Amino acid sequence: MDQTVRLFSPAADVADQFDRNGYVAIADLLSPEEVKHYQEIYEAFVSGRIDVGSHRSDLGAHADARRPGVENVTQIMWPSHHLLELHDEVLHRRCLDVARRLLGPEAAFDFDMLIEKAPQTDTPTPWHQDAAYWPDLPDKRAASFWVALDVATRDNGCMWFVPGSHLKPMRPHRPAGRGGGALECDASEAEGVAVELRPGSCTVHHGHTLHYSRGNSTRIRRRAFILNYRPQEMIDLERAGGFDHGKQVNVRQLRNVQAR
Ligand SMILES: O=C(O)CCC(=O)C(=O)O
Repeated sequence: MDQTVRLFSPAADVADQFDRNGYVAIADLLSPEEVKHYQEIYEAFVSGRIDVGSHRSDLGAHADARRPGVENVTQIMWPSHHLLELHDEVLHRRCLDVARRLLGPEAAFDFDMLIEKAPQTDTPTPWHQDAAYWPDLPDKRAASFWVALDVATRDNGCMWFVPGSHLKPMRPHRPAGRGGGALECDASEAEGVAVELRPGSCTVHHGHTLHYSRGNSTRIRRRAFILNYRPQEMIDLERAGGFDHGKQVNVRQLRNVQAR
């Protein structure tokens, strides 16, 4: 918990750490009341009250099912497409503001997602670099906000990062297992740093930073709201090439999806 910097500490601290390490942790991006508000929204998605169709899948489908009827790792793409007012709410506004400080004024919203590790689902997210999922873009700047809505510890699946990995060549990636769309590459906890967070705090990582999370072996939930930003020109290039992070054409439709 002590690795976090305050959002309103000198902006240079946040940007320096992001540039140097490829990630930075920011304390208390959301207040406790705001966390509660986003937990309620999260519940509407996870319970199925907001129907997201094939935007929901199991990011842990490559591993054996851990709890009958429960996804190993619940992934819901594009919450802001299903609930448009999210764009005007505090989380999206604050993340855009920080993204512009980190990447420059041309940074814009690219996509968002929810990833939950339910209690005792015990499925790690494999080591990977986000850019392995994306088209190769000429401007590599990208920032991904991973906002904790529960306490995030090593044992329920906080994020681990390999400092400085965004400055090195990308590692080769492969499908993580027999089923699902997750990718993996070779890396280990010995190279990495775990960032435990309290609810409302977040990490921000670069699109080339190696990261991973352990499975949730605890009795508490691990909910993350994830928002991605990059220069508007690169978003336009992605979309012109027909790539929209699964918004219209959901390439992950074939994943093994189990409703909870
Ligand atoms: O939540 C997780 O376990 C993984 C999240 C992730 O890979 C990401 O936000 O890029």
